[in-house]
Amino acid sequence: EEEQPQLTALITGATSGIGRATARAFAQEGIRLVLCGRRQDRLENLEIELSGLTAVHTLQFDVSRREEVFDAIESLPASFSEIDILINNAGNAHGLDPIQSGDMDDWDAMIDGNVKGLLYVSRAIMPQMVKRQKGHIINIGSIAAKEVYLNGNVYCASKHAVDAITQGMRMDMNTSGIRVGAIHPGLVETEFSKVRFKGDAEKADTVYEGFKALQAEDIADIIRFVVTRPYHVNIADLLVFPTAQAGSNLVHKIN
Ligand code: NDP
Ligand code: 8X3
Repeated sequence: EEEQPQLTALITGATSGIGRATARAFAQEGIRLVLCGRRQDRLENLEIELSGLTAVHTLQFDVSRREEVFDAIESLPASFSEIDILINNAGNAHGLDPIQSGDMDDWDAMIDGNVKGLLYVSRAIMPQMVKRQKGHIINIGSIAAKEVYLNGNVYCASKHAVDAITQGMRMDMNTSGIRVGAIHPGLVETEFSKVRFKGDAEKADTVYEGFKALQAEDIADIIRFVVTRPYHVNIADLLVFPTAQAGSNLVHKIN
């Protein structure tokens, strides 16, 4: 059998939830990893956990800080500087409030992180993909990219932007042979709601009560499938719900 060249993936938001599960799944595939996040201790622990399986490099930066993003990506050693797979996963919801009384710091955090952060990281990496006429970008959207729900206003707007940016990336890099797609999960049990509700674990837990939510590993499995398709196959847009969910506002709960 012909030996496949080793791929390198950069994952943002690798310190928790979907990103961390994806790092673990990729490590099992022997994909070389650049793991990113703000929490340095978690990056270190993950590097220790996975470096027996594959080569790992960590980058600590805030995606919403333009200079930090470019400094970090420019600091990559030569052996990690050609990124084949970019997983734009970093992001969070901040608050769940009516728009007329929304906290503008929450709005800034969502627009700066989920939208501008994704753009900055992509802007730092896309040129070398285009130059090599090869690369795969997966943006993590959400059902919130497709539907708006009560009090979801700005979070949903930020994810609708991710959907539009994904389509724009696919078009603009179409002649460069770059694969671009988005994965849009429904309810996944991660630290997402803990962040949304500012550390209120009890409130966060109620989001996933009464039904079987998706787990971070479920999404990681799908991402692993998407990146291991033959290069001419691009999974452009994928919506995944827990079976109990049929829409943003439609979850079948059993008490
Ligand atoms: P988690 O809160 O568990 O993970 C979020 C990750 O993003 C963390 O690793 C965090 O790392 C990183 N992150 C957040 N903000 C920044 C920032 N400004 N700079 C750098 N890293 C950042 O949530 P999920 O795993 O659920 O979320 C991952 C993605 O999936 C997000 O884009 C989210 O919107 C999306 N999603 C989640 C769903 C869900 O129900 N859970 C459903 C649909 C989509 P650190 O704090 O260390 O920086
Ligand atoms: C996260 C899922 O339903 O809270 O994007 O928007 S939801």
